[in-house]
Amino acid sequence: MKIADARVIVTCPGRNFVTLKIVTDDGVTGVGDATLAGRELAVASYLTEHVVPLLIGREADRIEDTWQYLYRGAYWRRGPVTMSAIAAVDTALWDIKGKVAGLPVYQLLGGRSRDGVTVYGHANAPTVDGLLAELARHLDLGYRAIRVQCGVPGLTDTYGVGQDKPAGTAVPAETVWSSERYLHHVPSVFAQVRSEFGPEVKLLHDVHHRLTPIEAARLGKSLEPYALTWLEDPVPAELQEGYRLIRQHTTTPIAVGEVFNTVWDCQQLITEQLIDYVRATVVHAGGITHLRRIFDLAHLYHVRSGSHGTTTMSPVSLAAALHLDVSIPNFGLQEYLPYTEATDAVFPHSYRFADGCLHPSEEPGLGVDIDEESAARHPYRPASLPVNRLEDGTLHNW
Ligand code: GCO
Ligand code: MG
Repeated sequence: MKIADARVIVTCPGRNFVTLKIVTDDGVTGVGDATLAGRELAVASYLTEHVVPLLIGREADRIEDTWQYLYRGAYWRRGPVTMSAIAAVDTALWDIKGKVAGLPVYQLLGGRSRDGVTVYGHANAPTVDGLLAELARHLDLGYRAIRVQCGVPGLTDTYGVGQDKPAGTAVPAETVWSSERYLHHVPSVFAQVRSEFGPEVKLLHDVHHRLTPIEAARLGKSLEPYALTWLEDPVPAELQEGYRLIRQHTTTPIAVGEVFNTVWDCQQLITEQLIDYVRATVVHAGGITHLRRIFDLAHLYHVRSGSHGTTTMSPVSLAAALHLDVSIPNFGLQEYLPYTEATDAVFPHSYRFADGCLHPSEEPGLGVDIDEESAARHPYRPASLPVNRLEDGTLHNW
């Protein structure tokens, strides 16, 4: 069974998504997500110009060999563009293997380790009152784990609060940040949330790379009474040893990894037990094949998975993540935000949400597809992620 065709489909049903569709000479199709928010066309071009020509004529069942061929064969290793492109090929080949075997992909990964995949949703609001209402709404919907983001007095736009806005502008929007104002406000938000909703609901919070290690240590310490499930991306993680300082000061669990592309981005974080959850994703970390390697290493060091799953990646990624989540021994949580109706129409899928969990498809393969006619009705629109400045104008981390 050889690869006969591979094409890249770019569509914008609210946000831009890049999808690779592989077709075998038997007519079996597989899909993989290659979406890198704000840099979508770089991956589309990497695939079209450099990868697709190499795929035609290759054996479709040689997933590992194809992974190694694209990774080693590029010579230039790692990086988000390369690894998202490899991820798309890898995911599509797992989809094909499942369809040929007549099994959902999680069965090929060893079968179920749990009944369902516990997901966390996002409660975001500019004010604490609005936030409490959002939390109540999520609890009514059945969520048992909720990420909490609230506006900060004195800042006009805080990360996460206007988060579910579609797409973005071609030139990045600019937001303003003050770590002092933020650090002063956040503990009081969690105090009110715990006093309103009690100890049971799992609470998470995303710092979005904005603090220094000692500031993050202070935040983690001040949040200890509210028993967070995790504090996410407290500082940028290029300097992995930076997390040691945070670790020395607080027992608040740490989650990191949505921008990681390979195991080498988190090898020290994992082996020195500096984190509790690794949040790498199928789409940005080399597909099912490589992400499973990261999770296996993590398992040896008591680190659990917590895959990134916002609507900046497509339902193809989410479908693939669920097959891994349900099968690995060290699953922690999966992020989940429902897509718009237009996105669901472009990507018909059969995973489903019930009682705070997502359930992977039982169909052969991943159980997700792309409706190419519907995709064609939503042409690409340039959209960048925002940038962020300190109050004196210094460029900071968004
Ligand atoms: C999260 C992330 C996202 C990112 C976005 C970037 O934890 O959900 O931080 O919100 O900001 O996916 O494209
Ligand atoms: Mg995040």
